[in-house]
Amino acid sequence: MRTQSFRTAASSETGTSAPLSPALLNKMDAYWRAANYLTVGQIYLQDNPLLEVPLTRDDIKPRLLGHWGTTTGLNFIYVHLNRLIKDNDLNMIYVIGPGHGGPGLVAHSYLEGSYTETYPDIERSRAGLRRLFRQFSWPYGIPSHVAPETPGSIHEGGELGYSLAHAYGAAFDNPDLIVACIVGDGEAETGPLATSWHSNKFLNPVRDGAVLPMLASTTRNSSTFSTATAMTRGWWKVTIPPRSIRNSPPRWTTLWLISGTSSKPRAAAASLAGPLGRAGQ
Ligand SMILES: Cc1ncc(C[n+]2csc(CCOP(=O)(O)OP(=O)(O)O)c2C)c(N)n1
Repeated sequence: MRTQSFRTAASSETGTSAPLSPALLNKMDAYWRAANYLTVGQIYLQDNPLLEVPLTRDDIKPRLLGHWGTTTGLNFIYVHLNRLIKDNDLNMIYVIGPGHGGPGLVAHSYLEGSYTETYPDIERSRAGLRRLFRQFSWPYGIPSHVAPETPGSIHEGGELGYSLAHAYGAAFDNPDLIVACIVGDGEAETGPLATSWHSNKFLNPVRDGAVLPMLASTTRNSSTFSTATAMTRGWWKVTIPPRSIRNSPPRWTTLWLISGTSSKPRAAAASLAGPLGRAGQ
């Protein structure tokens, strides 16, 4: 059934055969940029939230947390999964593992209105925006990872390694659910996450939902941390099992989505539906 719904997507506006319309792409691009602004604002700004006056050092937080490098990708995938959910009426949740990616998810919650519904003092105004920015990674504020106080959250961040385990936990006995799970390439080096790749051996396609893991590789060029992560040095080396365990491999097929340098990632957007369509086959 799930395969069918993705194939339906392939024949609709989101699919590989028909490119997305410029109007829809423009709207998604605007939403993505708004989410990115709200994210970078949470990480860096303690004042001047709309940049209405020239930026000064006093506007910048003295201590910075939150990973700007990882959040643009998280926000990008969030926007495109929402497109697939709307087009195909999917029952899908989003679990994120990468480091300090929390401000991205808080940004979406604020944009959608659920953040203000839960926390009325973080209203959708200049004053509310200032409070949203200041509270992030601030004494008595909110943490830099997704936490219980993030509306809709089921996955407590902080300690790396559990995103895929939580994703499978959500999918088991939940046959109509698709769990899109972003695994950080740093997180992927932890023992719990490395072991979680094998959870698909317990997944029953009739009784359980589907898990769609995506490995977010932000360190291909060694620029975020001191060196490239183990995953960026060769993901395929762990997906092809040695002969001795070939009868019980994790059975993951790798599909690559590589973002370019363009400010409007249209090529990447167009290519996302293709891998999803193939993943269902
Ligand atoms: C078990 C554990 N070890 C170390 C850390 C400290 N830490 C926080 S973020 C991070 C890097 C995470 O890398 P990645 O998952 O690729 O996320 P990204 O850098 O893309 O945000 C580390 C090592 C932690 N939070 N938990």
